[in-house]
This record gives sequence, C-alpha cells and structure tokens, in this order.
Amino acid sequence: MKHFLIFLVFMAIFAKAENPGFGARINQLGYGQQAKKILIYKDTTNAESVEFRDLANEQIVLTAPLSPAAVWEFSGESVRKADFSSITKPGLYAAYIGEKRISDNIFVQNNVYEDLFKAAIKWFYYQRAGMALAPEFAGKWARAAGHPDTAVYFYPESEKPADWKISSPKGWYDAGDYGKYIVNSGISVFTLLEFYEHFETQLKKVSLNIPESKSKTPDILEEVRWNLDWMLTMQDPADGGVYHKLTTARFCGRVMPDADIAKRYVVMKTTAATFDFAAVMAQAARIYKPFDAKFSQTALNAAERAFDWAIKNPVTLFKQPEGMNTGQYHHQDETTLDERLWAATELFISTKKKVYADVIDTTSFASRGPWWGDVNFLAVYRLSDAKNGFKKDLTKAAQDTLLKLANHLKSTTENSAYNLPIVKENFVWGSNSVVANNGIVLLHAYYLTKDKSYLDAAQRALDYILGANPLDISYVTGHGNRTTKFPHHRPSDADAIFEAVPGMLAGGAHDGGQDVGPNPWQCEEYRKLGKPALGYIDDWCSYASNEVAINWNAPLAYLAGALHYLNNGIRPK
Ligand code: G3I
Ligand code: 9MR
Repeated sequence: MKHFLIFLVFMAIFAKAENPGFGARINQLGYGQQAKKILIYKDTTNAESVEFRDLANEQIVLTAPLSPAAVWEFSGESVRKADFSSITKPGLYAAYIGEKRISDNIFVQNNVYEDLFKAAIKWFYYQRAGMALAPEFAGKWARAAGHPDTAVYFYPESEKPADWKISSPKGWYDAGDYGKYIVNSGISVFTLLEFYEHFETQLKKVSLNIPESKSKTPDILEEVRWNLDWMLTMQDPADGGVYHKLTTARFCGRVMPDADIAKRYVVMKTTAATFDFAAVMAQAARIYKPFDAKFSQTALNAAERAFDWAIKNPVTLFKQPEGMNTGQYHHQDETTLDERLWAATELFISTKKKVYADVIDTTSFASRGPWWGDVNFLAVYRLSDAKNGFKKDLTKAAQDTLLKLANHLKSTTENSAYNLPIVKENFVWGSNSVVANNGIVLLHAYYLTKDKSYLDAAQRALDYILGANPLDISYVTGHGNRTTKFPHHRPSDADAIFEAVPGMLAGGAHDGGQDVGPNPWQCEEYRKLGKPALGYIDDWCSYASNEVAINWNAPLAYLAGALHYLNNGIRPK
C-alpha cells in the first residue's frame, strides 16, 4: 500500500509537471539546421501567417504564410501548415499567431537526434534475456536476470523423447512479453546491422554504456551479438532447420523477468524462420569478420545450412500448437518467396555462389514496404546497391522498384494535409514502425538519387513519431514533451519505477482494436473508427497500440540515427 501511495504522489507531481502544449504539431525534439521544418496547426483564426520568434531575444526571425485549411483523412482534422525551413541558425524558437503562442519550444541544432538514436539502440540492452542489468549500465531500471533458458523443452512435449531439451540462452525479449522469436529477430537484426553498414566509421566510436563497451568491437555490434548468439542456438544441428520461437506455453502476468519461471519451449522449425535466419547470419558473417573471424565463419556455415534446409522444406509454415497462446509471427497469406529472395541476396553477397544467384534470377520482387511478414524489400535494398555486384539490369530493376515506392511516399507527403509519408494501409498493429520503415525507404532513395525531396519526406516520418501527429504525442518513452508513459511492456509495468524504460517506440495508432473487449485485461473502446490516426491509448491494456517491440525500435534507431549523421554532413558508406 505504501508503494502505491508513493506511486500516486509521484504520478501527480510528474503528470502536473508535463507541459500541455500550445496546439501546433511539431517534432518535439527539434530539427537539424538544414532540415525540412513544417508546423501543422488547427487554426480557427483565418490568420494569414505565423511568426517565429528567436527565444533568445524575442525577435521575429520569420513570418511564414499559413496554407489554406485542408482535412487529413486519417484524423478528420482540418489543419493548416507553415514551412519554417528557412530558420537554419542554431537556437530555440517558438511560433506565434499575433500575441498567441502556438508552439512548444522549437530546437534547431544538428545534434537534436543524437540522444534519441543512442537510446533507441541502448533499449535492446534492456531487453536482454538471461542477464542481470546492473545499475552501472541500466541506471534505475536495473533488474535481476530472467530466463536463463539453459533447459528449454519442445512444445508439445509429446512429440519428443521425455528427456529432450536444449540450451538456448541469451537473445532479446521480443517486445512487452518475454518470448524470443526468430522471424521478428530477422528484420530487427538486419535493420540495426544495415545502420552499422551505412555509418560504420561513426558507429565504431559510439559508446552505449553496456557491459561490453570496453571491447574492441563496436557497441552496436556487441549488442546485436547478444541476439545472434541466441539465434545460433535455435538451429537444429541435425539438419540445419531453425525453430520458430522460444516462449512459455502462455503469456505470463505483469511480472518482472525473474518472476516468470514457467517452463519454456521451442516449437516447430519453419521455412520463414530458417530463411530469415540464413539472411541475417550471412549479413553478420561479413560485418563481424574484422572483429571475430571464428564467429564470422560459424555464422556463414549456419547460414548456408539453414538455406539448404529451407530449400528442401519450402512450405513448412508455422502452426500454433494446441494450448499455446504466445506470439505467432505467421500471417494468413504467407508465402516464403520473399524470405528466400532476401536470404539468397545476403548469401550471394557473402559467397558469390551461383546457387544463390540462380534463386535471385528466378524470383520476382515488388514495391512493397518491409515488415516481419514481407521482407522482399530488404532484398530490393541489397539488389539496388551497385556496390553489391549484381548484374546491371537486375540492379537497375531493383532501383526502379525502390524509387517506385519512394515516389509514392514522397508524393503522398507533399500532397497530404499533414505532410506525412503515411498511406491508409500503414495503419496496422505496429503502425509507427511502418512509418519509420517508410522513412528508411525514402532515405535509401535519397542515397541513390541525392534528391533532397526524399530526405525531406523522411524527416516527416520522424516528425510524426516525435509529435507531428493528431495526438500531439511523442511515441518514444522519455523523449519529448508529451510522451508515451504506460506502454505494454512488462518490465516497465512491474518495476516500482514510475518512468517507463526509456527509448522505446510505442506501436502506434490504428483501427484494429484487437485489445478492445470486456475481459479484465482488455481496453475499453478507445478508437474513433474511421479515423485510424486517433486509434491509440497510452495504457498497459493496449498491446495493439501501445506495446513496444524489437522490430519497431530498430527502424526508429536507423531513422533517427541516419538523420543525425546526415544533419551533420555525413553520408552513408
Ligand atoms: O497484413 C494485413 C493487411 O493486409 C491488412 O490490411 C491489415 C488490416 O487488417 O492486417 C494486416 O495483418 C496484420 C499484421 O499484424 C501485419 O500488420 C494483422 O491483422 C495483425 O493481427 C498482425 O498483428 C501482429 C500481432 O503480433 C498479432 O499477431 C503484429 O504485426 C505483431 O507485431 C505482433 O507481435 C507481437 C508478438 O506476436 C508477441 N510479442 C509482442 C509483439 C508486438 O505486439
Ligand atoms: O502481453 C502479450 C503481448 O505481448 C501480445 O502482443 C498480446 C497479443 O498476443 O498478448 C499479450 O498478452 C495478453 C494475452 O494475450 C491475454 N491475457 C492478457 C495478456 C496481457 O495483456
């Protein structure tokens, strides 16, 4: 009871301290000096312009015209916009209509995303299974170790001999639950490693203050290695196939990792998991070679064995075993041609073998953005990069495929009331990660063309996540003026600390409402059906809009980190 009273008092103080905002929708962390800067405002004054004042001297530095009102279909709001990109001098500004202040402080400075991207990567340390988080590295979110996973069984147990078990330690908890999932690890690891590939020189110097920070291996690679080591244990040494996931039979309660002591299981090997595994192990083999040649060779061997198993087992699709209710990472129209293509591209880059080139030559690709269920675009990223040595016509076709999606997102941005790269089908479970991945698509187009309009549209993806949205919220815990505070994340919920673990991206708004219902663990109706951009609630109950996940934080880290380096004049390798 004492804790609860302390919690209430603290919450009252903390909540009161939060500034309610002034109405304008902006990036609550700020903007690089040369970045595109757009203010969105639900104006009712019919004013012609917005004045931007330098808060250091209250001088008006810009009078920017306000656009005619337009309705954003995904929230139903009528909004106007003002472009203040011409403010490039580092400083603190605010927007006014007449004497009425309409915006939070607006930071203009090239390093405004540095803390965010580092926190977004550091969050993976907080997700480590099998490790106690020491105060030296985890601060007040230090916790006991959970889930050693040195004795993991098969589910259903009836399908194996009574003494069957494996050791499958380490790895990241997937999200707000304590499961470890190969499919979701695939795209998450790819994204973090591609960030390293693109900004290697800079990331070699970045310390995340993790236990391995004193090693010769860059911290981002040390963090990803924690999950790669686990992934390797999920490969069956007998045939190279990869188990789909490692979880308890049912989701546990709102407890800390060390209190979740139920038996843990691996389940069937699947084609998708095995191809995803092959892809990231081939990618890792290249990246880790300068730091750990033995691991690099292990990863490559594992990748080739996995690919071989998946080619021989092309339609072994996941089926949730009776009695198990944990995550599935299986979708209704699943094919595994996308995973096969991605794995083949990564293995060809690592080995130059014809067997992989032959698969690539006989597999199509399309302008569909990347998510855990469709990784074809990760192959497009690889094929479109002339440095990877694919046939010229194939590289050109992939570049056209990349630009087709990027152009669709860019024109959507330039023509929408909110100036955002968001289309209707993006409003799904994990919508914020779709927006972040849209930003990454646009950045790849910028790298390819050097056309700043793609960079400008990518900026708007991060703006949306950090406050340029109808809810006027930064969806990243601990980063922004009005932020997600009560995510569906067991460690943040079950610890006696008011603030959620920092640097986590909440899933985001959509109309799915899979967590709405009469059961005690479900949410009351929080949606405004037909306005998917409003379908979010900052409450533990909402795993469909307010959970956190490794495949959501990885694109956040990439998007914020790449914009940080681009703001500082650094181009990807
Ligand atoms: O692909 C279809 C799309 O065509 C359709 O228009 C849209 C709207 O109906 O649905 C899309 O499929 C959705 C899919 O996510 C892809 O977005 C499914 O409806 C939706 O149920 C599915 O949700 C997944 C959810 O698990 C339930 O399976 C999320 O992507 C996935 O991130 C989430 O992952 C969970 C893990 O299982 C357990 N750990 C937590 C993690 C995050 O919540
Ligand atoms: O915590 C679980 C979350 O990680 C999943 O995304 C979600 C949907 O599968 O399920 C959550 O667990 C809930 C379970 O499904 C039903 N009982 C309440 C659990 C906590 O909300």
